Amino acid sequence: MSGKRTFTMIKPDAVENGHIGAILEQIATAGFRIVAMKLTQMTKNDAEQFYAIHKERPFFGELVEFMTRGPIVAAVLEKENAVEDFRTLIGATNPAEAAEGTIRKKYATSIGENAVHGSDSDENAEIEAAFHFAGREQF
Ligand code: RTP
Ligand code: MG
Repeated sequence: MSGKRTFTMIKPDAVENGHIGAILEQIATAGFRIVAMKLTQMTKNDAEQFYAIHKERPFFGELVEFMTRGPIVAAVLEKENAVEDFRTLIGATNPAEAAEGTIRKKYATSIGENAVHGSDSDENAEIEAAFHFAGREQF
């Protein structure tokens, strides 16, 4: 049985480039309901914790630097099969490999600065949502 919720961030590059509205529109049109949302900025410590799974990867420092350089939109989204369907909607990590029409194909600028985050499992969706939102902020 697949889960109903996923966690997303509109990353600093897409916020800087003025794509918040277009990305939220595409998310809503795809059938996701927003059950939590805010504009926020991660500290270095936040980003190191959030991406702890990548801490041995060569791009870790760059990733933390990028994710903390400006505000992000953090949100929890609800839909049947949310995790998998949202990853399909955003497309491959590298925008050069992302399918036509996906959010990363349209708005990402590079493999590192790729416009949006999407949780990769139901378990991580719950952990990531709880990282950014109190229970009473999720509807
Ligand atoms: P995300 O977690 O942000 O939804 O992205 P993802 O699952 O598609 O990719 P993941 O492997 O989890 O990587 C997390 C983020 O790290 C940055 N990255 N940079 N320079 C590089 O080679 C590289 N590889 C990954 C990206 O911002 C990626 O989304
Ligand atoms: Mg990931």
